[in-house]
Amino acid sequence: MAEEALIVIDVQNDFCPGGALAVEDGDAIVPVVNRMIQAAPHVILTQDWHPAGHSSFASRHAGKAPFETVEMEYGPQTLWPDHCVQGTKGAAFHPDLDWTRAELVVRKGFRPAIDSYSAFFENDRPTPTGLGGYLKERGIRNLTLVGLATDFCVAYSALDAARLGFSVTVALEACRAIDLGGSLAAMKAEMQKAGVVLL
Ligand code: VGL
Ligand code: ZN
Repeated sequence: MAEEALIVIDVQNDFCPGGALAVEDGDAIVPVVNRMIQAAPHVILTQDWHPAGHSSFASRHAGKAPFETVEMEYGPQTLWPDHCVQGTKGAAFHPDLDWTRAELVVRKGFRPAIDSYSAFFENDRPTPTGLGGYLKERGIRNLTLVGLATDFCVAYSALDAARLGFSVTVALEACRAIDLGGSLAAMKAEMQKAGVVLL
């Protein structure tokens, strides 16, 4: 039987209330995620991990504000407040996240010129994080995704995982969304179209 893993996406201080890119109610998922971690056969975490001055930060683009869009070499990119800077408290996991059982932490977004929502591929699309190969090599084929934010890092990860041939479930009670201009409804529809099970 194929192995299963729980993938916990970006449960970091900056995505929780009080953080630089706070997702409404983001910290409310922590107890739910902790219960799922205890029940999961394998646990993998992702951590948004940007160098200071990352190209996805609005502060790097003269005249641009957070949540506006710019054209990067690889296509349109939403700009964000400075967040999840490597080594800062904002980039650390939420203090109550029970990450002890995690077998792997995948860091992403560390290339200065490329953002990475997905746990599998950076926003330029060809650049892989290595997670797909890691899971395949370990015989893990069934994935449950939880975390922050539903309509960005969770959704992009789910879509890439489905495209790579994994069976993917997103447990929505353990996710919270940014919901930028209808992005939550749009990404839910895309996930469903791609065969992702939304629980
Ligand atoms: C995320 C925007 C920028 C996320 C990360 O974790 O959903 N969103 N960086
Ligand atoms: Zn980020």
